[in-house]
Amino acid sequence: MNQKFTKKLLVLLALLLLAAMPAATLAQEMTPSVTVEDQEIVDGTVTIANVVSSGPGWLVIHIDDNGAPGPVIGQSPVVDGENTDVVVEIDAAQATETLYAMLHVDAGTEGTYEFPGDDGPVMVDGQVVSPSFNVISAAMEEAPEVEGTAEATVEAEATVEATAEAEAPAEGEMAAAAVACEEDYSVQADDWLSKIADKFYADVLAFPAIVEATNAWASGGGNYATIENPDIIEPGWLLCIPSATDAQMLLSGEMSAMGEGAAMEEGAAMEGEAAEGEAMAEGMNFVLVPKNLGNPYFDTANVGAQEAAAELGVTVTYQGSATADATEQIQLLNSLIAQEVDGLAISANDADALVPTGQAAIGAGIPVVSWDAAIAPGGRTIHVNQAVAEDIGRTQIQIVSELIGGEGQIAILSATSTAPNQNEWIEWMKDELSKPEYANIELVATVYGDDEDEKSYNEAQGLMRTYPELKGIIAPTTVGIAASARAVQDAGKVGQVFVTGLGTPNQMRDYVKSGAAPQFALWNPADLGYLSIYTLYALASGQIQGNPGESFEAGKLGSYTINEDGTVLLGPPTIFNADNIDSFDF
Ligand code: RAM
Repeated sequence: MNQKFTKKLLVLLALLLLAAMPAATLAQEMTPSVTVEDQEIVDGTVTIANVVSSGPGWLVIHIDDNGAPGPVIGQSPVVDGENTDVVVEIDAAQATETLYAMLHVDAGTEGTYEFPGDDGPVMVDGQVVSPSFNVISAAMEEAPEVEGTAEATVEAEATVEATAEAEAPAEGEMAAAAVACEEDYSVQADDWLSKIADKFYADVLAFPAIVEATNAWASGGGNYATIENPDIIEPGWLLCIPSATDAQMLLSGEMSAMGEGAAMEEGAAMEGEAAEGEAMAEGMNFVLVPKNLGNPYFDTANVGAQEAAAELGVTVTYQGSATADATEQIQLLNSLIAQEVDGLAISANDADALVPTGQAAIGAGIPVVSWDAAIAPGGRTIHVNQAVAEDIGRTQIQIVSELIGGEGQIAILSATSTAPNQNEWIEWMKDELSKPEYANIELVATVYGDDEDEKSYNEAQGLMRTYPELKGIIAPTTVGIAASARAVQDAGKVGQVFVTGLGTPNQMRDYVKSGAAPQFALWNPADLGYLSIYTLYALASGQIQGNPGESFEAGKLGSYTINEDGTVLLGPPTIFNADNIDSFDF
């Protein structure tokens, strides 16, 4: 055999080997994806054009719940690699016009769909793989027509497009708008609907009235804009602003913006747009989950959450584990997912351990925000951050340095060793401490009181025993700081050991006055709870999807925008000392 021939043979062999390689091996390197087209439901099935799965998985069909995946109505197994034309049997009677085709793993018993459980949704770049598509079922097409109107059929389909079509005047006649426009308003560059509602009605939640009135006039042939998505309005659009009384009546359903005949058929489609998200979010049952129960900080957050709930017309229940423990918290969350609650706001006991649970909730159509202590991205859609972590960490060192005269031993008494918020703050404390101006301050220990009063008290005593020269304790936890200050006082070391950190004014008042903890910081936990519920509501009602740059209104706190890192920031903390502590009551 000459050399040339041998080479050719080798290349041929290599090609043959490649061709013989199982598709799965190649597919494993492909990014999981789902491709699906709009279609008719045929014999109770939908067909998903292409599914790429990494390992065995499930293609799961969710109905639409307020612009997000809701309950599951069918699933079909998919194999590792590429799957084409995956037929999924669904409960067609439950189908909404928009469905979601979501890719899940098959991680438990292979071939058995275990969700909630092992078979959670597949995440790519922190997002579930879940394209939406529109379907038309025979039932939808055959829905009884409302007398002689073009709108009726469309309404039965209840689609996003339905609004535009439903509002088209019936043949040969104009649908008359029944509501008067007290004012015409031209949309400005940085406007959004709730801001306009706030301007005219001092009520950010009144914007659906503007949408309804404007769309009614647009369909009547007026010069007004047609608002298909209340999140999207363009500068220059003309809006109809009804009087405050009319707006109230529109919101309460006592009046329809359309003239009588058209109004009946149009109603559902109207709500199907702007008002639908809000209306559906009303009456929802959210759960505010603290790290643990029995902590005044979280109790105060719940006070704010309840205030937001009352304003928004939703229910917020406050449920937590007895201890600040991730495993206990996950158990609780699994049970809340099984109960199909409408939204979760979680202060996490562990950033990473909670990710699969957060994903399971999101996969089940339950919006998730974390607050106070973040779940890592992927396990929540938004994190509501109390203050900039870097500022919190650096401020703690600055305060302790001032209290101990810039030199001596200090220790940190934290919450749990897995607490995401405290750990991040501690990193910044260490960074600040590495600056030359703190060269004479020595961090001798970091201990954990687990956000339990007794354990924190014992740890503080232990620090003072082990380090008799100790001059400062930083406790970046409301439980730890109060317990440390008490321990310093009980040990008769006021003036010798200074405590600072993060505490609630009511728990710290006496220690500020006694000198055990002359200065500390905190934000208002009630505001944090309030903002968390407004954020969850904006997500659950479809006002926002959780993307950076999106804005929403949070009642008395005003407008918030989602930052690049998927967080919403409450604002700077307050520093408390003898001069101001009596002005605060929480
Ligand atoms: C405790 C909790 C909470 C933290 C505050 C400062 O109450 O650990 O997560 O934010 O302290």
